[in-house]
Amino acid sequence: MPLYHQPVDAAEVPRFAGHSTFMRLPSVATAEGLDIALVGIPWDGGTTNRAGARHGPREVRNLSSLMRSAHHVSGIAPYEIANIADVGDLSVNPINLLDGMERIEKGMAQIVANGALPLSVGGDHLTTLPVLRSVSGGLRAVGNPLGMIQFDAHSDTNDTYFGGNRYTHGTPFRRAIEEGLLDPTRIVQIGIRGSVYGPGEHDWAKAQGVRIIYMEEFIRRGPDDVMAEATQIVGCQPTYVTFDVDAIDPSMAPGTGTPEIGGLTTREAQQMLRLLHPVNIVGADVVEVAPPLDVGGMTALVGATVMFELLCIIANQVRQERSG
Ligand SMILES: [Mn+2]
Repeated sequence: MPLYHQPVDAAEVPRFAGHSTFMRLPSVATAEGLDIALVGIPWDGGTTNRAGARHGPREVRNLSSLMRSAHHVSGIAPYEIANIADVGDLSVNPINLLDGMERIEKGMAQIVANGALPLSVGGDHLTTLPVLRSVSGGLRAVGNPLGMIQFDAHSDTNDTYFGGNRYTHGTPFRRAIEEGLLDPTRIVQIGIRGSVYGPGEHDWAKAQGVRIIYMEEFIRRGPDDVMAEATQIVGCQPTYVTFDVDAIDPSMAPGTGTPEIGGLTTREAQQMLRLLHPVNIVGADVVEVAPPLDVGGMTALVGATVMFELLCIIANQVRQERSG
């Protein structure tokens, strides 16, 4: 078996000690040789209300030190089956939106050019748009419009804000559909709820074929039934997975810019993430963790744990690809 990067041994060095990296893995300069690149995107230039997600990667790194090395349900030990490391943060620009997005796209393009599958931590949800621009043109996507499974309180398919501005964390997936990065008939949004700007807010997305599973429908059907539909919709074609931490109820994840009550529990989210295994994942992210709004790190812990759940699923996919 090839020797892969390993996290610092928690039985040797206590988990509160040492440098803060994702999952206590080595920090490396490039994604060369990696199967999976863990990457921070400390940018919240698209935030329309309460800011702070720019601080997400650093705090998720901190709380990711609580993760151990194997999954207690699936038995997946990601660091034994895939080469994974922390490639640091992408370059950002906190005072220029378009330049910030361009930097994120370029940084992510280098990661996917190395053949690594990116698992990133934002940042607000606008970060996912430049990431999709790079991932959809990457080796794994072979130029196809991608499918997407989105866990979120909001659809993020609005058109413009504040006098015609087309790029905010409320618009990324409208832009991604317009740009041909996503196939709208292979997008599933789960957990959508809360007040909207107007009664027709989701009409455009629905007209494109986006499947919106509102929180009320999720409550009626439950995680197994909803994920059976979601995995069937995205099929075996390349798919991106995006997890906005505001999908979780704010009683469990208060540290986010746009909280909505009546959300998923962390247990329901874990159940659904574990059912992603049939999906052909080409990249994934966890966004909208805003540490200045957090309480005792609880939202960063949710972000880190969601990241570990995704990491296990993706690492197992890498193993299956390798064994043909
Ligand atoms: Mn969102």
